[in-house]
Amino acid sequence: MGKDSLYTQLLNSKSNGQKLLAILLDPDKIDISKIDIILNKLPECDFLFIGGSKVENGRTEKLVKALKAKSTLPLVLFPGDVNQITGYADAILFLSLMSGDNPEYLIHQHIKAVPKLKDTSLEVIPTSYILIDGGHQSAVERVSKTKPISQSQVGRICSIIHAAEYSGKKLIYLEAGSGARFHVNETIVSQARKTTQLPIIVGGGIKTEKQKQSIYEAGADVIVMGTVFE
Ligand code: 1GP
Repeated sequence: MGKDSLYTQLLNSKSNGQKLLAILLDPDKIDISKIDIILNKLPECDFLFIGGSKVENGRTEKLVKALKAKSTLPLVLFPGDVNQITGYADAILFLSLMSGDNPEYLIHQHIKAVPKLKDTSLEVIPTSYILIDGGHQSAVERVSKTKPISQSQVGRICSIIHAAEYSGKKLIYLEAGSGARFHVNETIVSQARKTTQLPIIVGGGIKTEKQKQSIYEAGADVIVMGTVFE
């Protein structure tokens, strides 16, 4: 029997109430020659997310190949742009930046990705990516030239989630931006949870076990942590 797809694993974990942790590795910040040490130091987690807002061409593939050789964890691309696509990973979050109004990150990068994706067996997971204010200008805001949504606009965030679901997205990613001063708050996460049955990922500025637990309790299925392990 074949292995379940990553998305099926996400759905199964969600229905079993099992909370998941993804660690984000930014190819520009990782010294590939130290990959063994890095992997040994990482806490137990369920996936590795690989990506950054801007990454030097070719670095993502080098990192993914090095990780594949040393780790059995599922490798999920979390790309800032089309240059970060490599068929050596297992899956890709096909991100639409739905909080913003820049067509480049709503559809144009996606069209540019097609020739690359056609030659891979990557599992493509349509993901609604929602940038929420984390207290300072994030790399996503700078690169995408879109504004984050204020944490007080809970109704708007829930409308985007509804629109994402109507549009066929399979995953919701609530993002405060890497290194955020404050993470997406629990009120937003719990309202998001009431809005949709889709799996919800929350990332950006989550640093402590206590924060992690309260975000899980509010309804997140997956938490992403990066900066705290750098
Ligand atoms: C950023 O959500 C991720 O895209 C993780 O954020 O680096 O702040 O943990 P941190």
